[in-house]
Amino acid sequence: MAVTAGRRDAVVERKTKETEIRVRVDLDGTGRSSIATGVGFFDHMLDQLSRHSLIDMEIAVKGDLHIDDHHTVEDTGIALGQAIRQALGERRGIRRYASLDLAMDECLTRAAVDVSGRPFLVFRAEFSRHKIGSFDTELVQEFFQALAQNAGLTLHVTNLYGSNSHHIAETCFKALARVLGDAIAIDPRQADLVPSTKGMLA
Ligand SMILES: [Mn+2]
Repeated sequence: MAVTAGRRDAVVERKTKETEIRVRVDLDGTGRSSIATGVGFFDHMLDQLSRHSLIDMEIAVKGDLHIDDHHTVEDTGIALGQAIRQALGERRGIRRYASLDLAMDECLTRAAVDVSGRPFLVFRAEFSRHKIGSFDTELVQEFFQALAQNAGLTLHVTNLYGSNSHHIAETCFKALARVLGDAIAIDPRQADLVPSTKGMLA
């Protein structure tokens, strides 16, 4: 069976005065990851993102954590998004759309994605606490914004209900993982086609 022309993987290296990042992704992986951002909770979330999307990820970050986690989280979203965009190439053969409701204990989060090339984020989740350990909960949205913008995803994430902030964050990442993994999967019936009546996805 013809699958795709070539491997869907990419490496991005990004260095600024605030962060130094190397990201490698393989879209046709098995969910293996090696993550070291220096931010424990964020590593835990990225590990979930890889595991449940089946995208292999190597992410190494040296960020200005003496200031706070903000630059590290946002810039990791930028670099990971750029790597996914690069690995997607023309977006040929992908299923393009996916959505699901993801449950975890008391918490339910809905995600829907269009791997369209057009960046747009709707993020509706309110956290009961400002911090999870030392991690600022507002950085969850910062990461999703950077990822959607740079990967070219129309992404909607809504926490429908839930009380525990760790669970709310984790369901956002796991729901993203599942919809992204499903939407970038190759549909063998259209493996040679770009899934748009325009004939291209930017
Ligand atoms: Mn957890």
